[in-house]
Amino acid sequence: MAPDGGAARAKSNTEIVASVCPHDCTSTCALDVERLDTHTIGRVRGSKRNTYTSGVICEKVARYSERVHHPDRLQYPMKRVGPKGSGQFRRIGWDEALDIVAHEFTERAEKLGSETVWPYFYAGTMGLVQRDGIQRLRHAMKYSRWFSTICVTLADTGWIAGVGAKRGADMREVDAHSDLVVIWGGNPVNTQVNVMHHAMAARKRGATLVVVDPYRTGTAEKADMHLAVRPGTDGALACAVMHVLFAEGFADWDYLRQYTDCPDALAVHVKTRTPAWAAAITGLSVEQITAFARLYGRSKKSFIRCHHGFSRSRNGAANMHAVTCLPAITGAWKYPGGGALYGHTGMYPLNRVLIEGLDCVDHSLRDLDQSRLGPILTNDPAALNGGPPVTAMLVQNTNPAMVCPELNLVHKGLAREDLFLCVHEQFLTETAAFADVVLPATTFLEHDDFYTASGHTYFQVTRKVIEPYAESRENHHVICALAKRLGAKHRGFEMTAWEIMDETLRLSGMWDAEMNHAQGGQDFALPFETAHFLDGFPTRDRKFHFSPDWSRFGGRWQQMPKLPDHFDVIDNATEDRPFRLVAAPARTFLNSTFTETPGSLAREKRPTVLMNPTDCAALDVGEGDRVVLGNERGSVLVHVMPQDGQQRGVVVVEGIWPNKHFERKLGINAITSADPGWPNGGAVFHDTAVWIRKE
Ligand SMILES: Nc1nc2c(c(=O)[nH]1)N[C@H]1C(S)=C(S)[C@@H](COP(=O)(O)OP(=O)(O)OC[C@H]3O[C@@H](n4cnc5c(=O)[nH]c(N)nc54)[C@H](O)[C@@H]3O)O[C@H]1N2
Ligand SMILES: Nc1nc2c(c(=O)[nH]1)N[C@H]1C(S)=C(S)[C@@H](COP(=O)(O)OP(=O)(O)OC[C@H]3O[C@@H](n4cnc5c(=O)[nH]c(N)nc54)[C@H](O)[C@@H]3O)O[C@H]1N2
Ligand code: SF4
Ligand SMILES: [Mo]
Repeated sequence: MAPDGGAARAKSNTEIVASVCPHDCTSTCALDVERLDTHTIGRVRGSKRNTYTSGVICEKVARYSERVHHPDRLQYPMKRVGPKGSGQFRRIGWDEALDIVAHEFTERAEKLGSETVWPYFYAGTMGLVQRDGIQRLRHAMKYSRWFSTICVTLADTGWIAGVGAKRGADMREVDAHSDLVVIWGGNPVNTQVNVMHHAMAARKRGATLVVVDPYRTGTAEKADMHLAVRPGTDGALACAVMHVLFAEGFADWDYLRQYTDCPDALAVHVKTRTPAWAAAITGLSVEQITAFARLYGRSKKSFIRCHHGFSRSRNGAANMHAVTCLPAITGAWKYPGGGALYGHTGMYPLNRVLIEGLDCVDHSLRDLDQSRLGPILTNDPAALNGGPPVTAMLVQNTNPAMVCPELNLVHKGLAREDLFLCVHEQFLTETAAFADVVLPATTFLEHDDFYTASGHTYFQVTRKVIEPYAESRENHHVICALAKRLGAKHRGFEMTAWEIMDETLRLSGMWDAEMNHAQGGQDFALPFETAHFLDGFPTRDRKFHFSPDWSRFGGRWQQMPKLPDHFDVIDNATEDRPFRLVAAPARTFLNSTFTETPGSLAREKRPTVLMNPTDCAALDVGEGDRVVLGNERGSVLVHVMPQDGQQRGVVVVEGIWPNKHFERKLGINAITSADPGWPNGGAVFHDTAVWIRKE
């Protein structure tokens, strides 16, 4: 949490200006930014105007001046002069840069068809205009379509399978009402500090806090009960809890009959999913599982905060679904402070047509899986999905040379001489270093945008706080300028970002941009009955589904378990690769972002593997020793830190460190897999079997 002291010395003309954190974090905090002059910010603080984030922000954004005024910010467009990836560039003008990109895209599309161009983006900013405008260009130009899989696919699938839509109970209820809070498969102390703020408020009032996580995170340290499961086994734990709930009379049969699809079949099914059965799979003891199940059964006002972390396994959607079954058995949804939340993004009435150009999508075009960039760029025919090779890309808002799995393939692909790459960035990231043309981007403080949230229910509009740095330009500008040169037609290319926002809001029946901004955001919280699904779940039959219709998600849906279970498709440990690796988020990095700020680098120190002390002894390694983690995809060298609280055979490396910080110059994603999760895609960052050797 942000310390309040140490603010930059205020100048006489300092103003406090409202903004919103744009980063890829479910908190979407309301901010108060000190503006020292039209080009300079001072301290960033949390604003009280948002009653969820309520003045609390994380330490990395509190010192945002380190990032926005970083000496390494890109200042002007550049053209490559050295070999691919060398990072050698010369300065060029904006017109020349955009002309080169348009020329290369046009020429390649003429030769190989428009699908050879693949705009590639993610959520470096979550602002909808600056993030998703690239989709409008894609659709207008018939470039290859985008199958977004790196983050929410598995978690969304698992949640929606049972509940029906991506929304849930309001976390603000937790403070005053919950008597049990379960933080399942996430580490909010690192990744969304506001969840902790609410959970700890409940705990202070006497509520119990349980954390389900393979290692002793900062979050687990705060818990009354920490269940250190083996990665990828949450489905088994959830089933054993269900077993106890039914066996010991904690099931609310009136609720089950009214609100769920097949409670009798489920009760029969979990009879054999005993705590002993789950103990063998999860590595927990029968006593731990039973104690947790009874605690959950006794506490009617139990709130499960489901996170993304535990969904990043091949069986992640099945595990998420299994966890969502719990409040439907006890009827916890009936109470304030009861139920569950994974995310609220499905509740906004926003019409996205203008932003994303959804009125000109051609569904006959192939789509390409974001997480399979390595196989795609190395011309794996299956990954190319029946289309031509990818020979031209525009990258905005993401740094795949660090964050994508199977980095050996990603780097091999990015180094291809026949690939034309344009990267629009704030920094010369490791992806930008591979580019033929680099364009400098503004930060959220330098452009207008608007934001949904996932952890809360506000919709927030922001205006730029300071002028764009040097020659940097916003994403919307680049998209429109390219559209003009490419001949792309859509009215969105003729409008300013503010005009797009305003029209979109009016079309959606929401407050207009001016009003939203003046009010500090519009809260779309649903009434209690609806938020808790007491007027029905948003499914076909208005019931929660213990037995989901997985076919609606496509892919390998036939292989999904009919009822919640341990779905054993994970990268299990073997004799050759006896350890299971979790590649978890670091506290003061945010994915690849903040890895350039001195404060974060100082805190995170160096790439480190957390290992059970008995495993360390068996390998004869101790704190600071160098070990190599490897598998069939590659290897990485890291330093050892023995840590209690995780099972033998489970190892954790926090942070997506830049590759350059590893002795072998390739980071943790060299060993993570680009295999798609079940049923239909989703990255599996925490589902990796590895061997470990002492160096
Ligand atoms: N090992 C491992 N790998 C992972 C994960 C993990 O847990 N472990 N998590 C995965 C997940 S969940 C995700 S979401 C991905 C995310 O990985 P990335 O997509 O790389 O995420 P970010 O760091 O949010 O943003 C990337 C870039 O966006 C740029 N950016 C920010 N704002 C703007 C803007 O306005 N314009 C432009 N042009 N650029 C901008 C930033 O400078 C930054 O370099 O990583 C995935 N990779
Ligand atoms: N500081 C910081 N904040 C971030 C990010 C970051 O990199 N750093 N990333 C941002 C992004 S893009 C996202 S999507 C969100 C994600 O944020 P959340 O949805 O809150 O999820 P995470 O905190 O990533 O979950 C990570 C935790 O999941 C645990 N985990 C992994 N596998 C399993 C499993 O099989 N079972 C269980 N029970 N637990 C498991 C890991 O050990 C780790 O502690 O955070 C965002 N915020
Ligand atoms: S990164 Fe997350 S917790 Fe930090 S300020 Fe941004 S939204 Fe809030
Ligand atoms: Mo993410």
